[in-house]
Amino acid sequence: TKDVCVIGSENTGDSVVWFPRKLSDLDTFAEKVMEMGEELSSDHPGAHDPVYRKRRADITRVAKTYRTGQPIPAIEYTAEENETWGQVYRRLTSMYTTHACREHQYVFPLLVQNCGYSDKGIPQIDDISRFLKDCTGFTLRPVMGLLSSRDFLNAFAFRVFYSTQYIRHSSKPFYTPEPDCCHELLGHVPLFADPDFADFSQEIGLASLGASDEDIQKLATIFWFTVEFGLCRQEGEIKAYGAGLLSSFGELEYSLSDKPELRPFDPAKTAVQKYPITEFQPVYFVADSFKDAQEKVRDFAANSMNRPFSVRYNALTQTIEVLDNK
Ligand code: NLE
Ligand code: FE2
Repeated sequence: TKDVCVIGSENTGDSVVWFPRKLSDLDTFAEKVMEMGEELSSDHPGAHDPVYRKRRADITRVAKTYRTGQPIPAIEYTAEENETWGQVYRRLTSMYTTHACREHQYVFPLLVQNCGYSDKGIPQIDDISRFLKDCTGFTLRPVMGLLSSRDFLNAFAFRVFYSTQYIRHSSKPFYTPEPDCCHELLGHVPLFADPDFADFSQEIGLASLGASDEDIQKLATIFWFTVEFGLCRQEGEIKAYGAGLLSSFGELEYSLSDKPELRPFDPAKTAVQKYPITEFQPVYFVADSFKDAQEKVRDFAANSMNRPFSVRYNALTQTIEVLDNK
């Protein structure tokens, strides 16, 4: 049988990596970014644009000082930023009816009604976070840039999603290799309002708590091929639900063409598939449903991961309970 342990490090021993047990523990990740928003690699389309770099630095400052429970400060976007957003928004929304999964299509008009989604300007993540909270308990937190896979995945155990607030460079609206507000707000947000998808993504987060580095790598790969680049079968047709597809009109088109290779989603196989991060994916995995994908990930976590305990989320206290595997 499984016993609920008292929360504290003495029960897990030295061999288990630290992981967040309560919501405010996520504050410790705020400044641990791998790539700072302000230091762009030399091949980034904004690297040689001083105005763009200054803007990124200003916007990421919000994320650096943000703490659990605070409202997320609004960003006053410039005309150029809103213009880039509008371009991406119009192009993508014209494709969603044919390319996006049904859940995304169902939620999108609700974001227009409740959160100010339109082609006129970038909506504010505080409004969106409140809306998601009412739908599925998901909330957003601002983030400076890329977190480690472990930190990023751990937050999903609490139904928390780290969201960037800056936008891609205006010279390349159709595709970017890094997350930006188009990616977060058009790609990710609609799915987090869906109960089954919310359950599915939390399942990956729970599996990541205290996992070995090797297992984190596998879970991050599963995340990549589902939440980021997943396809699904709905009424006999292939549709996109991955945020990296739903935020890139270049790759969205490509993913449903006959060019890429499609394979059925199977955590054990998906977890070890190699992938590029700066170009369109050569391989996609197709899920039958979010419920089915969730069950598969849960089985994978229970049977293929080597973790001496399991965990459960207490939504009332917003804490993680640790269950001994005895
Ligand atoms: N390629 C995506 C886009 O252009 O929106 C971003 C992917 C981030 C993982
Ligand atoms: Fe993403």
